[in-house]
Amino acid sequence: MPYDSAFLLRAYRTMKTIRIFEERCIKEFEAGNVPGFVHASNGQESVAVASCISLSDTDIIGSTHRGHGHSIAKGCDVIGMMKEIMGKSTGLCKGKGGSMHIADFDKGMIGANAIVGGGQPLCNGAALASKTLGTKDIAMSFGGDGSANQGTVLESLNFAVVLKLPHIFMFENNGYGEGTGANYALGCDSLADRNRAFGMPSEFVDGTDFFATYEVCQRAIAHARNGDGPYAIEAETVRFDGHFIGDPQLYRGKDEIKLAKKNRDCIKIFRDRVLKEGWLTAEEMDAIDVEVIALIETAVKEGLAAPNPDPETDLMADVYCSY
Ligand SMILES: Cc1ncc(C[n+]2csc(CCOP(=O)(O)OP(=O)(O)O)c2C)c(N)n1
Ligand SMILES: [Mg+2]
Repeated sequence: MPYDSAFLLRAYRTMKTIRIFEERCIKEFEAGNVPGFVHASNGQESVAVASCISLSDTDIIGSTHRGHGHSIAKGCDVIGMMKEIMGKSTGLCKGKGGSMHIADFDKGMIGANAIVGGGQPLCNGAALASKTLGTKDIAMSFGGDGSANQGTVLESLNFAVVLKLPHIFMFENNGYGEGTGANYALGCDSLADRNRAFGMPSEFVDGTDFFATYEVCQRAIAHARNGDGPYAIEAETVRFDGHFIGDPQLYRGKDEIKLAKKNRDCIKIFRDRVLKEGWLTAEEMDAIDVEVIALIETAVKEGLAAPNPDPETDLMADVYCSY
């Protein structure tokens, strides 16, 4: 078997944790327990997990406004994340970041980012630091199809090539930037081809296929770690929910989501493959489902019970950095 069972079980557990986490976030948001906006990443779990599963804590990722999955895949504590999303003082960022600003430097997660195209330049910085210090750590930025058209991103792609930075640009093409189709907004037939024109290796992959995405990421990680410079990946994926929770999604086809859930569910595709190959049993995965559901239940309970930040003591704390 080409993958050992510990690896497969970890991949399944992490994807399932993201799925259940996102589904509960949607419920808790609808119940009024989550302030601000939430952009759920369910449907896209395989890209996050295939990208992060072999990174170490000192490798850096930079995420997007749709960052819960990337954070979980990079090892952020899900209970701390749920508290953060609920704005609680014991959250991962003391309740000051919320859904769109989750960060955990100890896990190499330098931040979700509300600025579309904000993560790529930051990851260039992380990659430059690694190269300068000779640490061999790599940086991986996540960005959507929409971000690919931002000036900051185009500049970052060029800059990474010029300085030969260990930076993997992971573009999750979920077909939409808010309500605008990627096939309209991308002025080219292939994002992977366009990225290659910057002078770096660039690949397209079906992001709903965990294994294909993992293999592409392995090539990219080896290339970057070896000092050969940046790498770009376009992973085609599916967003199961709206751009944000509450999005009426009038721009989507009648049966589009139903069909995507039936045919392009990355967790279902993973399960079918490992069962067909005889790599894992249904019982092993079902047992993980039970554990994950219990973990997320605990996260919600603890999140609801956690204290809000105190305006007297917390409002002005951590606003400025002291040197
Ligand atoms: C610089 C900037 N421009 C516009 C926005 C508003 N905005 C938020 S998300 C988004 C769409 C991003 O699409 P994509 O990069 O494909 O990511 P997805 O939402 O599909 O994950 C836009 C335009 C923003 N947050 N930042
Ligand atoms: Mg998109």
